[in-house]
Amino acid sequence: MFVGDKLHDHNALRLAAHERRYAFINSEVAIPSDLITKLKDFQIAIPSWALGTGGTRFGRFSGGGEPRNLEEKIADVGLLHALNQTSGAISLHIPWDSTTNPTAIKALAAQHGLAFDAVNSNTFQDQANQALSYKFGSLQHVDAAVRKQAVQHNIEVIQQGIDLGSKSLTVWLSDGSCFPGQLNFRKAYERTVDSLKEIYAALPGDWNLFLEYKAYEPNFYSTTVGDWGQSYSMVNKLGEKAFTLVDLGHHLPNANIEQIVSLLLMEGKLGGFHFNDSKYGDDDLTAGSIKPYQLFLIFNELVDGMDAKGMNHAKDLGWMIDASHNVKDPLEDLLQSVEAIQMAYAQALLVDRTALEAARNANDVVACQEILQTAFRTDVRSLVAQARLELGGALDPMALFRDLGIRNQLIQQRGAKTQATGL
Ligand code: RM4
Ligand code: MN
Ligand code: MN
Repeated sequence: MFVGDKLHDHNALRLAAHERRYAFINSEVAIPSDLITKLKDFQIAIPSWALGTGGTRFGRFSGGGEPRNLEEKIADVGLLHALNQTSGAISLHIPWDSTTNPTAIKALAAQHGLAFDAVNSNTFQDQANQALSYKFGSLQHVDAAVRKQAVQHNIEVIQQGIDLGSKSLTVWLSDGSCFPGQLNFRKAYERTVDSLKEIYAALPGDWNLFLEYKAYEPNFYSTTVGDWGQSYSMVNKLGEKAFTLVDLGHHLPNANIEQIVSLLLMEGKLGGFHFNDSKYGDDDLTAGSIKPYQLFLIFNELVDGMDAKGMNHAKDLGWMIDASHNVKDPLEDLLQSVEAIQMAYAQALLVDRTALEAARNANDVVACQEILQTAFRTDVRSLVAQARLELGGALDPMALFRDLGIRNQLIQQRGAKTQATGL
């Protein structure tokens, strides 16, 4: 689409006001000299399944102009990236995004400046052409033939990922049980590990496997990879290319996610993130829309833990959004999420870590809180905008998206009644 033509005028109109705000924060706050570079390096992958309107089990209210195929999904992420220059990768879900022409798909993505992030397998749904059912689980299944089918699917996903230049496989399992007594926990765990070992053996040398956990849903009594402890113990059994993936919505209420993140990082087993926000369960709402302070505290631990290990913030973990949009325009929602993530990251980079450590060592609890909240309460929007500007993005991506009437153009091109593949 035609972002390029209008981007220049859009930025020109806003430049003076931006420069005022940027000068102000630089005069008020000690900004680390590499902060803008770090923000510019930080790319957040967009999930292919979040480009259409999501639904609940009660219904789905499509907004129109949704991508009808993988090519249009890539075009949508390309559009986001043209606006914010921070969404430079797409994560595919197989079989929803299977392609018979990976070369063409790879070339199309490259035209939009996009790379392929982790590929995701799906053994939580039955497909039309599938021999055996996952109703009672996949990698944990009591029937070896079902386990084999699920392992084969994951290997097929790796193959498709190799063709596209992806470097990681994310496994999320809905396996578990709905009623007490239904499952032998120990055997389900062991069968799952055995199946995962077969998948792990098929990983190319430069690939990683991310094992995502989730407390409940669709199983409501037990989930076999239900929390970070279960995932962590499994990835430890697999090997050094296996890591735990944290999806923010996959915890029981009030879990201290920042502490989980800190310890997984310390153990060298944190692989990546699925960002979203929630009030109750796996609500998949816009990142930072409900608990922005929690998002900041998580980034505070990420920055601290990555620095302690000399890790590259941008490249050494997988950064991804995993969200679903029931009432918002999916593209607008994703723009909001990306910006919220960048703001939390920028705020975490502003934390005075020397002072924080000194306050901790003096047991000065009040000072500890002041130091964190000083960073959190800093309006970092002009820092994030400056990074975008230097990358060639829009000063206000949302305003440009609306001014260009992008959704209407998409509806005209694709129709008002399209429905993207996904949940
Ligand atoms: C799950 C989980 C996975 C995603 C699916 C669609 O709840 O978050 O990451 O692949 O949803
Ligand atoms: Mn997820
Ligand atoms: Mn989820």
